[in-house]
Amino acid sequence: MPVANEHIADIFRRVSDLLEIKGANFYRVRAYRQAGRLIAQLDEPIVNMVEEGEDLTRLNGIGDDLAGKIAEIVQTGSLDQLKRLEAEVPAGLTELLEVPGLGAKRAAELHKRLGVEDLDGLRAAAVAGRIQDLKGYGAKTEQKILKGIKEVKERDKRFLLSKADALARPFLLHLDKTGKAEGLRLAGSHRRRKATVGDIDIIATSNDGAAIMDAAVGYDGVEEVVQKGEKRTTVRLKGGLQVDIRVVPPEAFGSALLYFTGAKEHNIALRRRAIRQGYSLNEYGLHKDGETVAAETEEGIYGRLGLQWVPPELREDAGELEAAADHALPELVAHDDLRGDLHMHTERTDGRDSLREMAERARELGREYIAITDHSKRVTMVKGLDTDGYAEQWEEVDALNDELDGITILKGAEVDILKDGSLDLDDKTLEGFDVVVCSVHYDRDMDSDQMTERILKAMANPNANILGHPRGRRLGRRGPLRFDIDRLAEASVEQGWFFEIDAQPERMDLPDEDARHVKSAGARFVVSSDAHNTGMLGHIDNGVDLARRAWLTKDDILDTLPLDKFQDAIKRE
Ligand code: DGT
Ligand code: CA
Ligand code: CA
Ligand code: ZN
Repeated sequence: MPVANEHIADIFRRVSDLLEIKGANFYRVRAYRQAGRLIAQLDEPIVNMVEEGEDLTRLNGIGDDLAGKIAEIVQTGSLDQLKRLEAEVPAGLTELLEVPGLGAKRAAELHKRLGVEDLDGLRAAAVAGRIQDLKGYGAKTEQKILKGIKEVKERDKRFLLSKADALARPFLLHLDKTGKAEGLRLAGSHRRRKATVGDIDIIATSNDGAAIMDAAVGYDGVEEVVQKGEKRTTVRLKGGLQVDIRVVPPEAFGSALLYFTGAKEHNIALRRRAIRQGYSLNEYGLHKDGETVAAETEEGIYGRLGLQWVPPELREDAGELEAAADHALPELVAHDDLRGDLHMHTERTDGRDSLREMAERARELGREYIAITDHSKRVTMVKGLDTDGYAEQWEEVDALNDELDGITILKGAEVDILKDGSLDLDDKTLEGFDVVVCSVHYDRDMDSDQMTERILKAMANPNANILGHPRGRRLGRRGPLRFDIDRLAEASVEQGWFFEIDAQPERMDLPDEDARHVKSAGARFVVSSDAHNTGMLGHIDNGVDLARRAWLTKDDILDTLPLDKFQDAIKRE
């Protein structure tokens, strides 16, 4: 079997973790970590590149040494260095690195002094109160560690929406091919388009449940059948994602879809409303006096209760039923409302593809304009650009704009917000851009007041247009930056800058709850892909999903405007 990029990336990540626990040099640890990240992001198989004799050292951060190791993995499927490290360091110790507040140093220390070998061992030690007795730890630290372990265990169970999409779609097609399902839909948090999902819920309508379930358990991608019945079956797919399949009779499709779309809190509030009006509601329908009065469609059920149909993204019991009763639900932004994409990277920094390739693919996806926003120089590891670097790129932009029809390329940058709140490029350079996205990448560990001041200072620069991935979170890996979001929202309205909704699956940032909150203060947004290759440009749709979950309409989002109006609107006074 050819070695997948993800496998190579995993090996490098493990090497970096183990080296770190061993106390190896910081730069060495980081080199492996970055190589892992880079390889995971490539969508061309490395195997092909090696076979075609391509020079791997042309990839950022890959030197001769790492290129040799990649070749070794491609040829043998494993890496000798990793085997040696695993013989020296217990493999489970790397799990400890996930726990907030536990770095490699402490992981090594807990191993040496308490014999801890993995996360479960760490929990046992904490529960037994053995950690608080160690010098330099204390009861408070022990509690923090316990809380951290719980978080790690929770988040390990959730999947990024895009990953769940990629696994669920072919499975759904497989079920469809039986020809036995009349209706077939994804429900649950997936249908509500949450950034992460715990499991996948599929509703099928059929009079032949057995055939559907036989097909389900016979699917290639199934690793384990958790339970099988004619009405409900649960399987676990390879890769760990669990899928619940429920078969209901066609006349109950709407009520089943409604019930299993949730969220649970929405269901409960809806049922309470039904009861107040003298009905009962369950997955089989809306009933009154022993009769089923609505079941086939969701619209029918909501309608009977005097409610507008509620878009799944809003079903969280967060005011949507009250609005639906007043017929005042917002007209949510739609995927094809987006005309622009204002954040993406090319091969000049940490992207993979050329400006031309990015522009042509964006055009195919229906974008009318894009901003190219390669990193500024502070991001040294990806060779961020300086004034001259951008000047070269601008020439390329001008030439392409002359040549290409149907898409306009705007000159942009993703400029680092430095520790003291200044921007990583001088004002004269900044003035030359059409769009400046400002982001925090380094020195994240600040308290809320400091971070608020830092961002406010950066965004006060009249050349700044967009606050990029404002919370800086990485789902399942890194929590949000702390700041006073009300002060940022207020400044954005006053000064005319915008919050980004970064649609990278592991970012999804601003988070939906923050976006809804700042909207109420009058803040406005752009939705961007932050793509690092052409394959990632389509992720922008996830950003629209997020915007919908935040109750945003077309008017809230700047890149729904035609180019000329967009250019007027993004200018600051
Ligand atoms: P997840 O999978 O954790 O991302 O979140 P959901 O919302 O997909 O939750 P899941 O898979 O446990 O259940 C799917 C839907 O089924 C849920 O959104 C609402 C419905 N449901 C599940 N349990 C209950 C319940 O105890 N009461 C009510 N009313 N509905 C429930
Ligand atoms: Ca679910
Ligand atoms: Ca479920
Ligand atoms: Zn960034």
